Amino acid sequence: MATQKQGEFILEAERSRTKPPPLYKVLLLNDDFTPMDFVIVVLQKFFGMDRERATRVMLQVHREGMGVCGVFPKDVAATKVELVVSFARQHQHPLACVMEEN
Ligand code: TYC
Repeated sequence: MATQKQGEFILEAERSRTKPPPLYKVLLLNDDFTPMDFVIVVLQKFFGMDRERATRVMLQVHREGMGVCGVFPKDVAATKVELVVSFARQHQHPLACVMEEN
């Protein structure tokens, strides 16, 4: 059986050997200055968490130094990092958000 991919026909056997694209974790890092309530808002606004879950993740970051906001395809993770960092800078907070291959 053959499948069309980017204008080329490839064998099914070859397709099954192709690795699925990697996923990326989006991480928040702790700092001493960003207010806890601001971090909770970020987790709700950009990661769809309810207030209870956002509070738990924020406290984990606060106590352990970092925490996972979610796992996404590369382009989605990169966009979330940009949006979070830009939102934090607009509010003059040093909040750090990074992505890492899962
Ligand atoms: N440590 C911050 C404080 O005490 C709160 C905080 C939590 C900051 C999580 C960043 O990613 C963070 N105000």
